[in-house]
Amino acid sequence: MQKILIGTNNKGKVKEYKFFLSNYFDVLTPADIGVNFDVAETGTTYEENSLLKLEFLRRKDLNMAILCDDSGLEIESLSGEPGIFSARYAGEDCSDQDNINKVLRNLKGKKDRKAKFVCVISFFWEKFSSFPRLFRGECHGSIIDNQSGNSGFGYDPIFFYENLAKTFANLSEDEKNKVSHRAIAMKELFSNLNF
Ligand code: ITT
Repeated sequence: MQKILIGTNNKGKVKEYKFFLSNYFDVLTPADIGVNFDVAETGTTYEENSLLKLEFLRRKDLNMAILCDDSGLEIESLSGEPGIFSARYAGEDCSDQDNINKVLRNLKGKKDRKAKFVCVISFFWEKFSSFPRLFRGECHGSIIDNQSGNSGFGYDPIFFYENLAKTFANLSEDEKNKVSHRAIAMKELFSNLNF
């Protein structure tokens, strides 16, 4: 089977990419191949940060497909915060729960709860294209005060997805991976790969 390296240290992302890709690729993480994946996310967009991660791994000449993901939550009444800073919204070594608490604190008293998740995948595979490709997915929902559910990761317990009337953390793996920002970006990638 062809190998694909998923450039991330986020276990939640790894689980989702294994779901999407395991039928087609042997899915590896930097830890699996002894690579210390430590990239300064100095870009100002998801696209830039996703490519910074990809270029870090491309420089290692690994001779396999590489996929990186930069993603985040954008809340309308917080002017798009936390956005590209989603992972460390509440500080450098913060937990998912710290980030959720900060969002809910900042939203106190605000009526407009509209939000969206954004995912930008960068992908490089010599067999597919001689240059990196980008694929973006967005998923709309709203932020609820009473967090609910244990599935997924990150902000999933407070992201309410109206179409299924559940938070992302109350969706099954199958359900989230059909509708999420990541699923939409993956569909774009798959249709370009002719999978
Ligand atoms: P890598 O850079 O190693 O991939 P990271 O977690 O730092 O890991 P990002 O910089 O892309 O990745 O930050 C994405 C953050 O956005 C992530 O840590 C979550 O807090 C949030 N996020 C992204 N996708 C999410 C999802 O599907 N569900 C919940 N939260 C999500």
